[in-house]
Amino acid sequence: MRPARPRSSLRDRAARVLDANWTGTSTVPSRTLYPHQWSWDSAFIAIGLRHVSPLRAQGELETLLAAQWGDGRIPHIVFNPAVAPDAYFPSPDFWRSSTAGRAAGAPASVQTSGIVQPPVHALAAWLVHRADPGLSRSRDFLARVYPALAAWHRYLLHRRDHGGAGLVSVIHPWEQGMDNSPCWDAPLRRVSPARAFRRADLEHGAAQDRPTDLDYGRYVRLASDYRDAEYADGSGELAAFAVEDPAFNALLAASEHALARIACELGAAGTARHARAERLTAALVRRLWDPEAGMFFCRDLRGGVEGEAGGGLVREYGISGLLPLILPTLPREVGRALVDTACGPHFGVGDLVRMAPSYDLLGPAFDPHRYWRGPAWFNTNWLLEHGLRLHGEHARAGRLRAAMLDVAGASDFAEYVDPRTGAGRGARGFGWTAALTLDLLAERTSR
Ligand code: 9WN
Repeated sequence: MRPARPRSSLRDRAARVLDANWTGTSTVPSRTLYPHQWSWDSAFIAIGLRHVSPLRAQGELETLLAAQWGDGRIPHIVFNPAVAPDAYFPSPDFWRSSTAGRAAGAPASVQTSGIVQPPVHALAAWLVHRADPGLSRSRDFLARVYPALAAWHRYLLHRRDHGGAGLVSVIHPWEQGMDNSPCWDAPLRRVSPARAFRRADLEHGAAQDRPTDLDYGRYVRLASDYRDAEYADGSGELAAFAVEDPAFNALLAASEHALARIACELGAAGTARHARAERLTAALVRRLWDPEAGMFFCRDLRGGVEGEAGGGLVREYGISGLLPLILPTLPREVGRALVDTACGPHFGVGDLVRMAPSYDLLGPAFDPHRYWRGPAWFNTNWLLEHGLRLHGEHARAGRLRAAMLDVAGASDFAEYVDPRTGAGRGARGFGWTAALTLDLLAERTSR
């Protein structure tokens, strides 16, 4: 009898997912559902990939930055020309970046979308550098990415502050990355859905796990209107969908801190950047914090009382509202209240769930299977784990980490999971699930 083959370690399995999703220049989130390069996916993927190949992790970010637009925006998708046009919707001929985006400086050599995703990139670049500083210095990695990252932050801070209060607004749910979160239901109700389009996602994903056709109609309408306006920002008129989101802005502040460290490493001063990150943190608390709820909420700039400036808070408990926990200068009482909310009945961390749900367990719209309306995702839980640690909650963070590793392996690196049972949903062999597994495994040495 032959001896049984040893079972591969979780690390080897996760590394194999990243190998299988590697195209030669970047990593796809999923070979089936998302066969191109996505912006915030690549940042999370680079954070994990650095433990396997710091060189590939640097390349991942460099490929994305090569598709940056002249105005500084980093597009949310960089299309792979070798993939069939109908493999993903909306495809390059929907976005028409090189023509409709010409005035905004879209590159001619590569096709991209025209919207953005959360700014995790400077944070990723700093962590990738730290994984192998010798290699990074020998390739001038930081010196080459720094100007692009600075231009990216400049674009967000100067062209996207539609509320005029020092926070960035997203103008499409895909920009925030938690596409069909119930937080968007009210602002999206004002958008009249497009009718003529053909979805590709249902060929690979179960309809009950994905956004509805009505959601898609609204996504398409918002994106095509923006394209038809040549992706211009700040025309003076507020976009149909304009929302200040806690996670997006917290990630920008965290990335601004990272950019400050990168500047210091390059011999420049980082003080102004740290100060900007602190201003962002203060604006988050001023604009989006609700002390009674112990939660950050989104601000719908077109919502609120008719005729009043500033919009209104959307009082839905989405996981986005917990993620400012990643900020080092969050006021102590805010951090403490957020930990209580994370571990209380709305999110049930450490008690009712294995991993934090994307949306309120008590919310009327909660659905444990449908995309961002309840399932747990690995990137948001990775950020929460980091935030808990930062606020001294090591035991809770440790338990969350153990659950994530367990669920990632058992679900074959699922895109998202049922928060209570950990059963996998959506794509398997998902890029950031595998990458962040690698990062959690390396935690003791990398943080
Ligand atoms: C639209 C790639 C992306 C993630 C998003 C996730 C999903 C796309 C889609 O997949 O969005 O960008 O087609 O549903 O919601 O967070 O970046 O993994």
